[in-house]
Amino acid sequence: MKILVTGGAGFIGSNFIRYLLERHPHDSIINLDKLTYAGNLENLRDVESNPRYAFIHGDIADAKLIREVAPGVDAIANFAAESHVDRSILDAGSFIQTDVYGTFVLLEAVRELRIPRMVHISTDEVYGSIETGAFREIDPLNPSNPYSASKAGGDLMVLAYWKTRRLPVLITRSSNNFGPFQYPEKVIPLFITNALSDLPLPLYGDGRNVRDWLYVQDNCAAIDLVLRMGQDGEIYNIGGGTEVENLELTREILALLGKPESLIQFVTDRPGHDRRYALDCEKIRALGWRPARAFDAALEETVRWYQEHETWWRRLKSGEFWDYYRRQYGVKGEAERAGGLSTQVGGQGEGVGGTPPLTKRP
Ligand code: NAD
Ligand code: TDX
Repeated sequence: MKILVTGGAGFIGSNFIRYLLERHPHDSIINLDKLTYAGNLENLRDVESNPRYAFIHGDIADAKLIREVAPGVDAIANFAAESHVDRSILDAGSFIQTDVYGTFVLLEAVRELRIPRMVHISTDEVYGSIETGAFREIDPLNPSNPYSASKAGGDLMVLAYWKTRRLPVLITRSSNNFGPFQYPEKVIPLFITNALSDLPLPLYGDGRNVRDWLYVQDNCAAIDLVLRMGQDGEIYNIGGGTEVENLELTREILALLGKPESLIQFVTDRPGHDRRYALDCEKIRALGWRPARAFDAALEETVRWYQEHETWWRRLKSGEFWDYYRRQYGVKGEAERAGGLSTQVGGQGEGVGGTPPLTKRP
């Protein structure tokens, strides 16, 4: 297959490209990525000279470019998105532009160019929070924040093109991914890298929110299966089946690094913070998929990866990252600290509502 992967310079997309090149020796890949703050060609250094791989710098919302790039591809796998909840609360515009409008542009290309298949990568967040039980693919959407609302918009557009035009489109909705090459704003890489720098770990609210963790390689295997074996017009949930409270996760990370729990700093909660995500994955299981990696072993491997790739994440945790960090958490970052200024975590950033700082819990 010749596959157009959009957003392939990000976390999951780069892991997916490497997965395809390794597993499918006859496939070729075009990676189209806008290289936002989250796009990083370093993630694909080891494959960039592969003759079956090509990179194009571009925007999925650029209809003219998509019409030039997409003719002749057998499939599109759309990973391109603004993907961070906290950033969407600070500023939602780019989320609507990429996650909704960009998806529409790709759908129009599938229609006009008669592309045989498009897999749209979505998220469990579109269902909203669930106190007990697990969401099925037929459940209604109830997103809580501008990121998940934009992703829900993209999903509904994909489904509308299936319903009205029978376009060969499919959706995957996965739970929280973790693993190598994840931008250090998401909780696992943020907490690992902060701990490695002896910086506080800002835990939102009471730390009891639950996420279902999925190792990125397992998600890649599931998406690949859906790409080849899924049915047009269908949605596939992909969950790791490992529910962990954030506080427990944080303690595990600190234990793996041999760092003290005094680094945990409880801060004002994220607005609209979903309490728990959980997915019913019977449908993808019926295609023969199971997560292959146990959570604890995969977390340990991930922690080791960040320990061994300090240059990779230190380059990202600079400049724009600290501008965002200051806005989000109302704190000074490592750069300032290195420059002799004080560091204080208090949850005073815009992203946490500008409320007074929370002190550490007793
Ligand atoms: P990421 O933020 O690491 O990467 C996103 C990539 O998309 C970046 O390379 C960025 O440059 C690119 N991009 C952004 N806007 C673009 C545009 N307009 N045109 C072209 N490229 C653009 O995100 P990720 O964590 O790898 O997530 C990938 C996909 O998976 C997203 O659609 C996300 O919603 C979904 N998802 C992520 C998770 C998770 O836990 N990370 C879970 C479920 C679903
Ligand atoms: O500083 C933090 N402190 C904290 O307590 C951050 C960044 C997060 N958290 C909490 C919030 C969540 O309960 O950790 C949990 C995970 O947070 P994120 O890593 O921001 O992920 P989440 O909001 O759950 O969304 C993720 O999973 C679904 C991805 O970012 C999305 O792209 C995906 O769709």
